[in-house]
Amino acid sequence: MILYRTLQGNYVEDAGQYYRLEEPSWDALVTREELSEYLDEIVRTQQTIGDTLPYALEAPIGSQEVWAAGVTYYRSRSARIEESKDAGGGDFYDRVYSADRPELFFKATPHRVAGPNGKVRVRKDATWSVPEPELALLLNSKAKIIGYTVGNDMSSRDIEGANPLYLPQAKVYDQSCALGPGILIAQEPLPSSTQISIEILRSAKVKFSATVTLAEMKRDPSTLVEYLFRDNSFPHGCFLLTGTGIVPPDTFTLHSKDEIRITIAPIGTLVNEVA
Ligand code: DO4
Ligand code: MG
Repeated sequence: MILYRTLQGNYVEDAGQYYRLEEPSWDALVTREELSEYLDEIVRTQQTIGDTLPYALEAPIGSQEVWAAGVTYYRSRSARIEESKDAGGGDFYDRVYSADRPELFFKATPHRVAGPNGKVRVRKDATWSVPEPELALLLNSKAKIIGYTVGNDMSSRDIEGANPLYLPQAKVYDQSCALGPGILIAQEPLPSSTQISIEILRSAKVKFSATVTLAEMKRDPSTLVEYLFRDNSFPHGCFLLTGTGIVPPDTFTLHSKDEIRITIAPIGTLVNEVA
């Protein structure tokens, strides 16, 4: 089942059919006890509105904060060691890759998040910017993973590489994050064979594409969640991006009007244009 948010209300899709949810508040919906049982009941008892959703999708977020994990894949570790070696920061990335404590950082408030088909941005003062395609977890206030969506952790590699202490500036700015298209409601972890794919199109031609599987993630999502909730409370739940396993070659930087397409098959494709 996939949960969608639109300006005309919230919907659930099951077996290709869409159902309208009475609950207008996204926060109330995602913090609901037994969300998946509630959705099952809707699908069993309500009339479908058909096999298409006639409304534009919004980012599947209400008041939730977005947090992110870093250096959870070997490719991220290596790319960051390389980008920060002149600044003497490389050793930190190797150490955090192997440490018990993961890297967790604050990523975005809801107004910084672009939804499906919305625009993401590169920082005005950055010269080297990339998307980071990541599996995003939706957690309720009790630290339970209630679902999964596609996330884009837009990053300014020149700023991050100049000094690791610039990480918040490299990561947190207006429209630095995208989420969507909907929330896959799942009780079980996604299989390790799940693929995360990205395509970046420039003038309708594929400029970069790559795929990674969750099997390459070094950390278990549940460990990331446990660290995040150790001394933080999230009354409306929160999102946690789980890190990128895909980094384009160093010669690549995003341009205005590039189209970023990130697919995680059971969830869907998140499409965003660079402003
Ligand atoms: O350490 C910097 C950020 C890492 C990150 O965002 C990632 O690995 O996805
Ligand atoms: Mg990232």
